[in-house]
Amino acid sequence: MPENPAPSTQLATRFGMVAVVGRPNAGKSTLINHLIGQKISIVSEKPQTTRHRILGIRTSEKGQLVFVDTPGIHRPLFKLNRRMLRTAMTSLEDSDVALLLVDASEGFGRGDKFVIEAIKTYDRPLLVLLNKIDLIRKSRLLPLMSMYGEALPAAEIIPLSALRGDNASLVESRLWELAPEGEPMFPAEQITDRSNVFRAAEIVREKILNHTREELPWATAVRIDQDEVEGDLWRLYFSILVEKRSQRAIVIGKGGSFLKMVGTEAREEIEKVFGRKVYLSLQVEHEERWRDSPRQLALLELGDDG
Ligand SMILES: Nc1nc2c(ncn2[C@@H]2O[C@H](COP(=O)(O)OP(=O)(O)O)[C@@H](O)[C@H]2O)c(=O)[nH]1
Ligand SMILES: [Mg+2]
Repeated sequence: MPENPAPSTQLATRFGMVAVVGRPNAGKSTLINHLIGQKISIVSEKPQTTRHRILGIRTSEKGQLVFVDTPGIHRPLFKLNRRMLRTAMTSLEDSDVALLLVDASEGFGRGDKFVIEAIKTYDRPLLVLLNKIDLIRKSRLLPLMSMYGEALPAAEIIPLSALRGDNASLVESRLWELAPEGEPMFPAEQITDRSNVFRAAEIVREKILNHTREELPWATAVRIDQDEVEGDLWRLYFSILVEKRSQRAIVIGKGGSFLKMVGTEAREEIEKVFGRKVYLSLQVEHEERWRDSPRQLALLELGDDG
């Protein structure tokens, strides 16, 4: 037995930037919301729901993990989409660990090949998360596991249900092990880098996505025009951007019914998330090709930094 007292059991804290990447709709935002325990990033069944780089911050006695939610990796068609892809690739460069989310309930295709090629040169720890296992049988999961194992030999492969939380704590504990030693970057109580008004505008966009079909979701954005606090009341003035006159008509609805429904749902959720009374004003604005307009992209905080 050594004479000296046992070395301090105090472990050095860890700090890890975790890039969360994958095809649109793989479940990236769902996983981050689950790990943080709050809606940081909106979720819908529409691909390309996440447009910005959004941080989800998890602090525990072990240290701090910063999850970087990214727009999905896919071949870009619009200027908006090119920026979204660049956002995803930049967060990989800046990360200590990466999570590649794969929708295991979908057949393997060209889009998945594109993602594998994009992440092949990643030289830090990589976890491939085969997500949505609640939807599939083991017999379909096993071939997918060995395929990803062959394509990305350095990666660790973990089946997951981000929705139900199956294996989410396993993922988290692997991340604590893989994160380098370091000091936290954010205060312990901070859970995201996005402002409350940004999150409120995103909740409006989520409600629109939930109630529209086909091309409309891609053609829609929510712009923050004004927000102010007046006593107990949080006043929010947003504009919904659409590309065509016909889309404007859809978003307004018969006698304003669509806008009213979206507004009510969004206001109720914003009040719940932030615990304060909200007045929400929604305008609809139509601008041809806003997705290619640098001015609108800047107003939407979709500039070069994502
Ligand atoms: N059944 C099931 N659905 C999931 C799971 N994870 C995500 N989803 C759904 O998949 C859709 C896309 O999820 P989202 O997190 O927005 O994907 P993202 O585009 O990668 O951020 C949403 O409808 C989610 O509810 C899962 O583990 N199981
Ligand atoms: Mg997302």
